[in-house]
Amino acid sequence: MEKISLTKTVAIGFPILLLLYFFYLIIFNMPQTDIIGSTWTIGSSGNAWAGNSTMDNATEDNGNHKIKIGIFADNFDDNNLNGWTTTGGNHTVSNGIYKQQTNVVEWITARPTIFSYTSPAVILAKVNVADNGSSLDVGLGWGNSTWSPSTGVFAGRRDSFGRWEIRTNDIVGNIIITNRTMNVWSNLQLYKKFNSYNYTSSYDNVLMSSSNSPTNSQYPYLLGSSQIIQFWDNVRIVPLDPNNNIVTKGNLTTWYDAGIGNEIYQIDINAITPVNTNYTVWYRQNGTGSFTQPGHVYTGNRTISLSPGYRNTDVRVVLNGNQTATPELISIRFTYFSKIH
Ligand SMILES: [Ca+2]
Ligand SMILES: [Ca+2]
Repeated sequence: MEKISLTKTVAIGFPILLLLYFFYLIIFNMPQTDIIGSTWTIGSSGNAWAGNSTMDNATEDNGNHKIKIGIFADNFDDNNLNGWTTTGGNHTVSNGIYKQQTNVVEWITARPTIFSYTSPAVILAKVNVADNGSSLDVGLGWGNSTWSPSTGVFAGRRDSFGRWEIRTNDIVGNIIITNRTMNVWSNLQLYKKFNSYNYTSSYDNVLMSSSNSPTNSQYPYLLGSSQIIQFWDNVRIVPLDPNNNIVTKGNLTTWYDAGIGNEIYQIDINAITPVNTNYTVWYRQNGTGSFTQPGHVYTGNRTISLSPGYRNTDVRVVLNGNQTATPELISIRFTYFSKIH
């Protein structure tokens, strides 16, 4: 048997050892994230929006807890009336729909419990009347913290007179007489403009206005009166711009500090974008300089790479909607890796 000489062993062994050493260098100098990235989520299946973000003309819906354009929203999808103050009759929520019912002659009201917004705004809502009242139904209003028709504005259908009305301080501002439509879902809007109130209902294509000067510090109301059953959904309060047009843009800003030696290199945006709506994304090192935009206009869910990445990162999502629709932001996920080994 031929013996392998020492020279030969070194000649073969050394390159192999060198190769192993290079592999060692490559593997142990790789960022750990190339193997595993850690994540932190805000929104659905993650941390709460409240306390972890700021919002401008954007709000967390009290029903499905997604972020929408506006200053108040509730689609009742979690089947409760948290966030509302109600009076009169019976108030129940099931299958994501809020039901107001009264069998007697009285006002039945619901308003956001905490509401300090004083500038012009519009109440948007969907309503369906199953049993018409003897007085007001399909009603929206703006009023004081305790509802009083004599100090507020309200509009809707006054069935005993067979007509639609808009009233300010209980004085009729406009009347439209049309045929009644029942048991269909309808879109309502009551604008509180700079110089007037305007009411629209898709029930009978009603459009009414009252020119009395609006007052500040009013609460938005969902109203009915006297022997009615009506259902509500998709309530949203949205500010108006100086031209009395509905604001179609809002944003949410959140942040995450990935900790010493870590770098956030990717965010995943989970969102619903109805037709003709979209969103943009901006980021920066936490509290430093201006925001930069890593991409363009997005719809649906998006994974966005951040380069450069930072340990502590601010992310801003700008929602672009229209007069009736808003994008819905479901969650934002930060992904980061460790730069230390
Ligand atoms: Ca709720
Ligand atoms: Ca609903």
